[in-house]
Amino acid sequence: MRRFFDPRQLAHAPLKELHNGGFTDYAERPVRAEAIAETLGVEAPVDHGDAAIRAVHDAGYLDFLKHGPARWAAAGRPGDVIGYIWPIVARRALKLDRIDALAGRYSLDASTPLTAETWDAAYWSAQSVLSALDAVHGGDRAAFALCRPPGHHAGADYLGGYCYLNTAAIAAQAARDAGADRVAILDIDYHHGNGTQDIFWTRGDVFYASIHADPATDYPFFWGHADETGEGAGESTTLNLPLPQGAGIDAFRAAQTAALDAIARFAPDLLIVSFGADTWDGDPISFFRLATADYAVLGRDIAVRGWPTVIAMEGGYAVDALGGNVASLLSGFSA
Ligand code: OKP
Ligand code: ZN
Repeated sequence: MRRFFDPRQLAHAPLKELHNGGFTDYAERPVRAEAIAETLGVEAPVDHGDAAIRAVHDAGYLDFLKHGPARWAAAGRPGDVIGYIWPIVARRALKLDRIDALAGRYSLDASTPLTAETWDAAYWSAQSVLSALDAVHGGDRAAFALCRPPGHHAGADYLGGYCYLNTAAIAAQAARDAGADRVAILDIDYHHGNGTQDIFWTRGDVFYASIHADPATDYPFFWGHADETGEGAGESTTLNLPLPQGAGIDAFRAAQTAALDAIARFAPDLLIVSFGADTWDGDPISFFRLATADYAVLGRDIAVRGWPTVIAMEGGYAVDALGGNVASLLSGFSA
């Protein structure tokens, strides 16, 4: 399986995040990607430009990602851009001037700093997933994109959860624009992919299925509940399968089988897997109990369905185990 990654994805390196009332070291570190790249071996993505990014994300938001850090610095602020006021009541079309207002308008949380290096890293993360899509369009049955920063918490016009550009959504939309009639996204990161769900919430052409920690106990809390099924043309093309903390491979595999069965009924032309290795037993910020060998089983269960598949990296914070966990998932495709 071909594996795509660009070293420019490493430049994004926020120092701290707001966590449990104080600032702690940022969990989504460059060394995560270095560990995976070293284990797997990777090739450089092709530059597709920004059309596929603009097809998913709001123009004002992209402008904020590119120029927000310079405006923050010009306002005399130290460090990275972090929002502290959110328009949860009146999210209307105001012409916003202050960087503080923009930071709130275009963010979901205060644990996802925007740095001067973020845009370039996120841009190349998107190019990696677009290159993996090219490989599948070229006839490969599956391809892997080492996306970092990750994507599934980012919406059309907001960052959050360490995510800036929604790589799975960008690939899904690009596949649609290249002629696929129906695309399915299977999200098996520990956390619910609220951004991906939001982007395709009213769309009947993209199915979103996610297995994740119950939002009653885990981030992102407000989304990922089992009763969220989509609206309008997207009614019943969202499937959320929350699991309790402590879930192991038996519960996870059963949920994934249910998700794959639902995807099979949708009959997609292409599958995109948002893969987080933060379901691993020793992950520092997550509470499922999967073992390294379990990922090969999950990968095999996906592969046997036979859909052309693009795998996009999401979370996973136990750096020493990360390469092995990703390699295990991919091995399921060659078994
Ligand atoms: C990203 B991905 C405060 C808690 C916020 C955000 C978790 C984002 C996970 N630091 N944590 O889905 O792995
Ligand atoms: Zn996660």
